[in-house]
Amino acid sequence: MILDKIQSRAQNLGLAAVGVAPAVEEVLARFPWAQSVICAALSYLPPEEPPPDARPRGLVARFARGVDYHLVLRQKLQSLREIILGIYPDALAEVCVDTTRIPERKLAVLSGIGFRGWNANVFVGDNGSWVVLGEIVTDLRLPPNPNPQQNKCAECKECMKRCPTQAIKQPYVVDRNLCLSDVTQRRGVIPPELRLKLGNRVYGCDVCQEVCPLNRDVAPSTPEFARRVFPGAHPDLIELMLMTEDDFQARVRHSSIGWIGRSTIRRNAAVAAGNLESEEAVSALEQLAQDVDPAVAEHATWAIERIRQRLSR
Ligand code: B12
Ligand code: SF4
Ligand code: SF4
Repeated sequence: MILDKIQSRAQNLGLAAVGVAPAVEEVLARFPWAQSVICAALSYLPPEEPPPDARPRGLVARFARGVDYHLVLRQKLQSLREIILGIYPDALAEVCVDTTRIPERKLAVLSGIGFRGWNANVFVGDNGSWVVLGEIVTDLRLPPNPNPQQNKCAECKECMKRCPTQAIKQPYVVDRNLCLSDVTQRRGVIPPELRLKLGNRVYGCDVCQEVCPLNRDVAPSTPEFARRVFPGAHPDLIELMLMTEDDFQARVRHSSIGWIGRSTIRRNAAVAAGNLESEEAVSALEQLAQDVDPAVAEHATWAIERIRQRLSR
């Protein structure tokens, strides 16, 4: 049967799980011909690595430390798609990873591959929530999973208590405006109270996953994410700030963070250097304070002020 073939190829490809969800309303809005959604999860947890030296360094969330997960997962899903088209050459089958407007977490839960934790993330077997999600939307009528998994949070609430901005207002609901992951990704001016909460984060935030007891003892399992790709786990903030457009273009190929653009990365690096109160970073910050991008210049000026205040203490 086609699902057995897909399951066995998925295992060979190193996918953590595969299941079938019905084509819900949001999927039909985008793909009116859809009947079923094949949902897949891929573990992205990279091996832990400490900062290599004492230079001022940023912190990158685990999903963005290595090669762009969109590329890796898309390729694996394309390979599953080939199985479908090999058996049903006329079938419609569209691969989606992250950027299509379909509710990937909801679909993953409906497909039975995992359950949603109170930190809003989907947990998949031994991989905890360190998985990314992707789908094949198809017009084939496949039997959907009849047994959704139960949530295992019990009375824990650790993620809600430890979120630096209290963004998890109630189980499963994240206030996007307060979420530091979003703060590092959106353009423009960061409100000063959120700048302070960012610490040295330059892309994404992992706190609500790091503190989760269900994520303890998870081991890295996808070899593609063991290889270091820009920006890595702890990028040098001075290098990030002084990166020219050419440097940027040369580095961001295959990286997850390129899409936020050079200005946003340099803005985040400036805030991180300010929060680290790094005297070593002042000269780079002074250059940024003259930047043509007003947001970059303003955050650099803020960071310099913060460092000067510390020096005068
Ligand atoms: C926008 C977005 C964000 C925003 C907003 C996140 C949010 N919580 O809403 C920001 C930038 C903050 C963000 C952060 C992160 N994100 Co994000 N994000 C997305 C994106 C593109 C859309 C999500 C969305 O529409 N959110 C809006 C809310 C209202 O929808 P929702 O949370 O999905 O769920 C609602 C409904 O779907 C419904 N629902 C949910 N589950 C179920 C189940 C059933 C059975 C039913 C009936 C209904 C239902 O109720 C919910 C509340 O209304 C998805 C990809 C995608 N296309 O889905 C990735 C995605 C959710 N993100 C992902 C990741 C990895 C992250 C981060 C961990 C990255 C990081 N380390 O910084 C953080 C985690 C923050 C957190 N605790 O949620 C992964 C999640 C993987 C996983 N294991 O769950 C996804 C799926 C991308 C991917 N392809 O892997 N993200
Ligand atoms: S990603 Fe960070 S800021 Fe966002 S909800 Fe989780 S802990 Fe809070
Ligand atoms: S930290 Fe606790 S409440 Fe939050 S997702 Fe993990 S188990 Fe659930």
